[in-house]
This record gives sequence, structure tokens and C-alpha cells, in this order.
Amino acid sequence: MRTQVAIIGGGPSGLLLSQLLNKIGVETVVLERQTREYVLSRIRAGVLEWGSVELLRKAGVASRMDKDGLAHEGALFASENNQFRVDFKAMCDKMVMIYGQTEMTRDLYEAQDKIGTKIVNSAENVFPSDLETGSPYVSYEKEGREYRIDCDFVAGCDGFHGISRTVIPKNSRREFEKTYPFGWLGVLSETPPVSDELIYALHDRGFALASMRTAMLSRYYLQVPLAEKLQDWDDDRFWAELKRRLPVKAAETVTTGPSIEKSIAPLRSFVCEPMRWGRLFLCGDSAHIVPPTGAKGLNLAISDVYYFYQAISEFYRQGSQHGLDGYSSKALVRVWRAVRFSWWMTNLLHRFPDQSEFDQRIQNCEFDYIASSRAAQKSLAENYVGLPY
Ligand code: FAS
Ligand code: PHB
Repeated sequence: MRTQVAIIGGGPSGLLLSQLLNKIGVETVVLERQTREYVLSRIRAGVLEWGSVELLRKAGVASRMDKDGLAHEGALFASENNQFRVDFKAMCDKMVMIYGQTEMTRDLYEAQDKIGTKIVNSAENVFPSDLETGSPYVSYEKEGREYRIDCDFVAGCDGFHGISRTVIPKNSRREFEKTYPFGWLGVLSETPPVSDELIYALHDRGFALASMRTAMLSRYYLQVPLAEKLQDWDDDRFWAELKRRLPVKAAETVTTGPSIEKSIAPLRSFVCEPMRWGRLFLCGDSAHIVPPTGAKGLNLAISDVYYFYQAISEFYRQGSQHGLDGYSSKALVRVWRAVRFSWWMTNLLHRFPDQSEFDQRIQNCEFDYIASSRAAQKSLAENYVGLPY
């Protein structure tokens, strides 16, 4: 088999890239190791930057998002003795869209089926080869048979635990990593959200976030120690702890109910440089990971896809390598800015186990400074809604 761009990974970045490229007549094959049901069972991101919204519209996969998504003009930030709202719209004339990654991925699969692109689910032992030649290929197995796809380019959209990043020789790549001494315990419940907008809460007991997916689907998170076990958190314990950490009014009005999904995710910051190796281009979590505090992970995957899509379009339409040669350095500028913001939000809103009293005073002072400063809130807002592509 032959194609123009072989895409490893059928999550949001792989599927969006396939959708955009096929819309301009570039042939792709997507190789996904999980079943479609498994991919669509994952509960992950919930906030789309406006740049992501516009790209999904351009890709022709935004009709359900525009119908069911919730456009938010701001978000609330609360500590035990202070609360403020950051007005994204007033400060940078942009909003964010609340629309689950799961739904976005479902939309992408449906759109891909409509245009009939080739997506291979349950593809095993996917491996890209000859990346430093002009004729790379990807091999894989399915139901005991071996396959080879010859291509012009390989997109590594296979996430943090994928194969793509690992084929860049260790002495040719630099990895930057920071792990955080806590995780996020997340709950999804079929209850009305406690607030019209997201609430980011800094509390001595730990961070809490009140989010949502729809007017009847709430998403809540609690900071928990890394060693925490999911089985130690029944619903009653979760709701009681959430009420301790949310601002009083929200704690008094939150609607509790059975969790329909519950999981603990570790927090880390990670960047791989470069994001290109010969004919291999990394997009999304295969190249970088951010703590979810700044709601950047999915949005960074989307901006990587945009840059690579632009570069591929330039190659096939104008025969220019310029975009491809500039892809890694261009994408990494936006990656590092989002990594910084996510690190900054995580430090602002989480109590660290080894935090000294001085550290805590500084943290409280920074929170209160942002509460009082329009300039500080504008800086938070422009990063949260998404820096320009
Ligand atoms: P993904 O990991 O989503 O997709 C990669 C795909 O490649 C997967 O389907 C995988 O099965 C497949 N794959 C892997 N190895 C393969 C191989 N060898 N061969 C073939 N296929 C292979 N971001 C936010 O912005 N906000 C959040 O709240 C948030 N919460 C998160 C919670 C969790 C538990 C996790 C893990 C991530 C969260 N993220 C969040 C980040 C997340 O949304 C990612 O940024 C987003 O999924 C990135 O998309 P992809 O780059 O497509 O990677
Ligand atoms: C979510 O709704 O899953 C969500 C929202 C905002 C974040 C992180 C996660 O910063």
C-alpha cells in the first residue's frame, strides 16, 4: 500500500490532521493501536482555545460543537479569603469553548468515515522506518498479518507512550521533564454544574476545579497525593472533600450524584526537542505533555497539527520544503509558552507538600496580586484563551 502521509495514532491530533489533509486532497492512512470504542471511552480535556474552535470549523467538524458546546467569556479563581473573575472577553476579546475531547474525537471519526479515509484500528507493532531517506514506510500487523505502507511523510500522533518519539536516536533528541508531587482525581457526574463558569480553587487542603461538559454533565477535580489509590475514594468522600475546598457559596449549592467516571492522572511537564526527524514529524502528546491546570494539552496538539498541515500543504502545492524545515522550531515556540503557562498555573493553584511558610506567603501574595491587578489578569487571560498561532 502507498499513501502520502502515514499517521501513527488515531486520537485527536491524528484524526484532525487526517481530516485537514484530506480536505485539500492529500492522502493519508491512520494507524491506531486501540479499538475505536476504546479511544472514544477516554475522558480527557474539556476546554478548547478559540484558535482550536476556528480550526475545527475550518476542518468541517464543528457543527455539534457549535450546537452543544458552551462558550465561556471568563472563569472564577478562588482562595480561602479572596475570589475574582478573569473576564477573557473584556481583556482579550476572545472566549473558550467547553466541549469534551471525547465528543470532538467522535466528531472527527464520523467526518473521516464520511470522506472515507483509511483508519486502521487495532493496528499492532506499528513501526516507522527509513525516516532519513526520501522513501519512508510504516509497517504494522493486524490479525496476524503484516503490512507495509510506503509514504512521503510520517506524522507521529501517538501520544506520550507511543513509538514515534522513541525512533529519534537518543543522542539526537533532548527531553525536558518536570514531575509534580501530586495528581488530579477527576469525577464525571450527571449533575448540573455548580457554576456557569469554571472555578479554580486554591485551598490549604489542596487544589479543586469545578468544570463541566454540558448543562447536565459536571466534571470535578481534586489535587491528591501521588500515592493515592482510586479505591480509597468513594463518591461520598469525594463530594465531602470537594465541598471543603470550593468557595462557601459553591460548596453549599453543589449538586452531588453518582460518579459515572472516576480516575487519577499524574501531572508532568515534558518537551522533546526536536519535533522532527527526517520525514517524521511529531504532533501533540508524542512531543510534549503539560499539567492540565492551564487546559493546554489538547490545544497544543491542535496547534501542532495546524503548523504541520500548513507545511504539508505548502510542500504538495508549491513544492516548497520551507514549512517542513521550519516546523519544529515554530511549533516549539508555542509549546514552551504553553508549558510555561501550565507550570505557572500549577504553581499558583496547588499546595506543594514540601512548601515552606515563605513559599506559601509568596503563593498567597501572587494570588491576591492577580485579584487586584488588571494587567496581571490580562496576562492570565491571553494565555488561557490561547496565544496566537
Ligand atoms: P493521545 O494520547 O490523545 O492519542 C494518541 C493515540 O495514539 C491514542 O489513541 C493511542 O492509542 C495511539 N497510540 C499510542 N501508541 C501507538 C502505537 N504505537 N501505534 C498506534 N497507535 C498508538 N488536556 C487538556 O487540555 N485538559 C485536560 O483536562 C486534560 N486531561 C487529561 C487527562 C488524562 C488522563 C490524560 C492522559 C490527558 C489529559 N489531557 C488534558 C491531555 C490530553 O487531552 C492530550 O493533550 C490529548 O489527548 C493529546 O492528543 P494526541 O496528541 O492525539 O494524543
Ligand atoms: C476539564 O473540564 O476537564 C478541565 C477544564 C479546565 C482545566 C482542566 C480540565 O484546566
